[in-house]
Amino acid sequence: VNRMPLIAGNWKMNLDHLQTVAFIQKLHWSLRDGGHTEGTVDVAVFPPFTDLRTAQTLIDADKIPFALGGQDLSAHDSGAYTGEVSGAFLAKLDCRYVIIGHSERRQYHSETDEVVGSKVQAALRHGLVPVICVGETAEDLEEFGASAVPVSQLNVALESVPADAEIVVAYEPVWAIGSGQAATPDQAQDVCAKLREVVAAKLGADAAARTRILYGGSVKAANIASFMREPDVDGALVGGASLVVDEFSSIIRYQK
Ligand code: G2H
Repeated sequence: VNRMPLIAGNWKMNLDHLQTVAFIQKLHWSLRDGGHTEGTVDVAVFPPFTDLRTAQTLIDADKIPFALGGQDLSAHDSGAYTGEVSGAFLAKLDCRYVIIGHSERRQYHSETDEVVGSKVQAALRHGLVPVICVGETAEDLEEFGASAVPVSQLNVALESVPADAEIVVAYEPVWAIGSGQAATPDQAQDVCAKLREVVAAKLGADAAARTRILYGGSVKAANIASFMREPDVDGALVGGASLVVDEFSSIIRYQK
């Protein structure tokens, strides 16, 4: 099966709506000038919620081939949930994806595997593709090895997900996030292969063959190709390096 690679930029709490417009424009030009061939890789950016409207307007007006996504969503569709953002609103802003269960949400906002599972359901209700993040902490790694925690997190997240749903899985070892210390391609491949087995067990072989599994954690231009060479790594969720135009542009133009 040929899975279209996905390079996703998680901007976290960086870039306001004006900076977002400038960034998207510069990235688009950089790819064009760099000889990037459209249609060889899916590109998605995940700006803060407050930037989505201006990003959508620009992408639409200039026919820029980037997909948009939210960094989180509410498990609820509407109602008295002060400060929350509904998947319905993201869908109306032409978001295609939404990140769910990023380790920073799990860590700073006490998101449990069950909360992540209910957010996955919310995303699917609104036609969004959930980018389900899983990964082990340094302590987990020491105690259980690399794959046990991400495998169990994904098992819970995929509870009640229909076999034909489009999902993306992102394996992000917590110790590799923002640390400059990426996993080795071997480690990433090993865990991504085990996550694909979880998708197969939960959603069936077709879904496993079709589902894109990303690696995330200190991805940069200098290491992207080594991850993309691995058979079960279908792309990257990029944080820090997605905030630098030339760097992110080089990542998107990686050579296998
Ligand atoms: C992991 C990743 C993006 P960074 O959080 O999701 O961030 O590339 O900065 O490690």
